[in-house]
Order: sequence, then C-alpha cells, then structure tokens
Amino acid sequence: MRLLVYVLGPAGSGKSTFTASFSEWLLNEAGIALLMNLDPASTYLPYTPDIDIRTYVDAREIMKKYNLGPNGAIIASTDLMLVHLDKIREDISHFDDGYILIDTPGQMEVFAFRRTGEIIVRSLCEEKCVIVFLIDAILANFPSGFLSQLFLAASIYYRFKLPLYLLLNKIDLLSEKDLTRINSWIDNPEKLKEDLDKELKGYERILTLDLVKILQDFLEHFKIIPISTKRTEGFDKVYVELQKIYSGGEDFELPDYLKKYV
Ligand SMILES: Nc1nc2c(ncn2[C@@H]2O[C@H](COP(=O)(O)OP(=O)(O)OP(=O)(O)O)[C@@H](O)[C@H]2O)c(=O)[nH]1
Ligand SMILES: [Mg+2]
Repeated sequence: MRLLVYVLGPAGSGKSTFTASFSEWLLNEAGIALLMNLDPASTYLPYTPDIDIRTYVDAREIMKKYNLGPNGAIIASTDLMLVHLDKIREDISHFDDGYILIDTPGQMEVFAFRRTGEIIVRSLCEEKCVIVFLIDAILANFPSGFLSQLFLAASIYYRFKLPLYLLLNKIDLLSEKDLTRINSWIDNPEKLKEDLDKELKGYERILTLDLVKILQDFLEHFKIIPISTKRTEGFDKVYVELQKIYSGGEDFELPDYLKKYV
C-alpha cells in the first residue's frame, strides 16, 4: 500500500528541504520513501528525486520555446504536466509499498488554485493521500501573520478536500518566548483573538476578529505540528499522524516509542 504525501506551502516555506530531510529521517526510522519532484521550475533540489517532472516538462525550456515570461512559463508547464500524467502514474506503479513524498511548485497559487493542479493531485491519488501544508514560522510570528497563513491552509483544504496537516516549519528560528506564544494561539484561539485585538485597530480589527470565529472550527479539526526541517524536530509527531492514515485507523497500533507523543 502507498501513501502519497503532497508537500504544499507558500514559496520558500521549506517544501523541498522538508522532502529531503523527512525522507532521510524515514530511512533511519521506518523505511525507504519514494521522492517525486512536481516543480517544473526548480533549479536546485536538496535531494535526488526518483521521479522528476522536469524529465517531461521543464519550465525553462518552455520559456524559451514559447517566448514566455517566468510566470507564463510556470502556468504553461503546470498545464503541460497533464499530458504526462500516464507516464507519472506508470513511474509510481513500480513502487507499491510505503510513502511517496511529493514536492510541489514554489508558485503554490499556480499549482493549487488552477484546475490543472487539482486534476493532477486527484488523478495520482489512487490510494491514500494526504497534504502536509508548511507554514513558515517567521511569517506566522505575529497574530495577523499567523491568521493569514491559516486562511491559506484553509483554502488549500477547501480546494482539495484531502486529509491535511499543518506543519509550522522553521521553529529553530524562533525564540522560546515566540514559540510559546504561537503554541498558545494553536491551543487556544481566544488567546489569538486577544493578541489580534492588541495588534490591530479600527475596521481592520473588527473584520479580523470576525474572521477568527470562522477559523475556530478549522483549528479544532486540523492539527498544527511545530517542526524544524533543519533539526528534524517534530518529525516523530508528523510520522505518527501519517501512520494513522497509512495504516488506516482502528487496527493501527502505534509503536511504543511513539506512544508518548499522542
Ligand atoms: N532555519 C531553517 N531554515 C529552513 C528550514 N526549512 C527550510 N529552511 C530554509 O528555507 C529556505 C527555503 O527552503 P526550500 O526548501 O527551498 O523552500 P521551498 O518551499 O521548497 O521553496 P520554493 O520551492 O522556492 O517555494 C532554504 O534556505 C532552506 O534552507 C528550517 O526548518 N529551519
Ligand atoms: Mg522547492
């Protein structure tokens, strides 16, 4: 059985580093994962992909061939991925057991909010699939920044309707005090409201406080796991959650060394 793990998140949030670092962690702890690069515009990857979309579509070549600018080339490349879906499915079919980590394009909005991205995600998702959404801890280190990252994550959920985990990445860059404050928002949206109340003024304040009410439900249903891909911190917790989906619920018994994290 396979679990496709789509790694999504805003530009620079650490998708490629997470793919590299989590696959190494998995190799030590649990077994081999297949690595797929779905970013047709990537130049450097911190891992060697087993399946690479650039074999089929390369944004730089598309740019030259059709005289497109960088954004046009990325849009065209994303759409062209559809032509190669059968080949990608065939590539995946050789790997029939374990996790497939899928690194997605930096221009998340092109991939996630155009119809093509949705078709690609759904059509590769023959078995179990999950999205891990990376939130950059630096962008989330003030109340309205945290809130806007959550809205982005919520829009990803409403777009794909797949199991979703939010990974607050780069926590190694936060002071202990800042991390404690973000954790207090995660555990208690009332605290987030209080801090937003202090940060914002006037109409912006009223609008934002109303928006928190909408997000409260979302926060109750989706776990936010603080991690540092640099230090492999929090990976055990990510693994516990992914294993619950991979092993499929009731029959699944956590290994003893992971029980303390639940
Ligand atoms: N300190 C720290 N830096 C990190 C962490 N994760 C990623 N980075 C750094 O963040 C930068 C962006 O990381 P990438 O993995 O390229 O991010 P990405 O989301 O794949 O970027 P795009 O594909 O361009 O959108 C790199 O300089 C990474 O080294 C982390 O946990 N801690
Ligand atoms: Mg990347």
